Amino acid sequence: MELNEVTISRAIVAEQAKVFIDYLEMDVAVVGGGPSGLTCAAILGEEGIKCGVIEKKLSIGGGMWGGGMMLPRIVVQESARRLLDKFGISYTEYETGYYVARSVEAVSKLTAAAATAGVEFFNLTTVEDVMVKGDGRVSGLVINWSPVKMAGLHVDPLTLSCRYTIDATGHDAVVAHMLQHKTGDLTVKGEGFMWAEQAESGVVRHTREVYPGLIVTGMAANAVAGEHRMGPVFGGMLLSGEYAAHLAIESLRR
Ligand code: 48F
Repeated sequence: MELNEVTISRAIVAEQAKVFIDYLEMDVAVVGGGPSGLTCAAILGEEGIKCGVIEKKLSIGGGMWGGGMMLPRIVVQESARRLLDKFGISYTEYETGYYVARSVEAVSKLTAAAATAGVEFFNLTTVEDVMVKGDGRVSGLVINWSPVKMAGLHVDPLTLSCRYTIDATGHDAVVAHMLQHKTGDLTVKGEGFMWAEQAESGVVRHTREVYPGLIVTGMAANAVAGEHRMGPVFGGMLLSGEYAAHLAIESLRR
């Protein structure tokens, strides 16, 4: 068989166009493909929820790839070890209750779990605004290709609708900031100093629906709440992502 370049191009355009059109309406849009967003998406997918991850960068994984200061190892504490097991991420016990995993394996296994569960990934796509109509709920997202933003090109965006949005954009809490800016009804307090114990114990508590239709998870949850930061210990990110998924599932099934 001779390979035809046009067929290759047509296959890519046709398949992605089909998926893109289908996902212009989804149950849950997860904004940000870091550890909290990936965990959340994987669990939503496993529960049969139509979910897409929108990630502005080329690669999925957010701040997990780099481990601690580019040493590609992450630490996960006892409370989240079951999630390492669930996703098949290997680890060693460093001291009682402190588990060390390879950051590259962790990102890969979380991504694979989400993909296997049917989650679609829209990378190189930036969420630049949210949609809030008469009912006062976040009902959709305004998106554009990241290179358009990077080049500062004047190109109008497209929109997609979703029943729930998860802000998993990390320290910047991008979606929550948009609501703060445009409505004044939500305050993003901004994250505090490094204090791993406080930050890790707070992050699941701060994972909640902060605006109708918008759930915050991971560092975005801590940023909204004015909670501390934690550095390269990732248990809270996994637990927060899991809890955000449960919150969305509960609301969707109500
Ligand atoms: O920062 P990130 O990894 O968020 P997280 O899941 O995890 C935080 C940890 O990595 C670490 C930490 C914990 O130990 O403190 O920092 O809370 O991932 C956030 C993702 O969101 C993407 C961004 O590129 C990154 O991959 N993102 C940010 N803004 C946008 C976005 C946007 N406007 N549209 C789409 N994606």
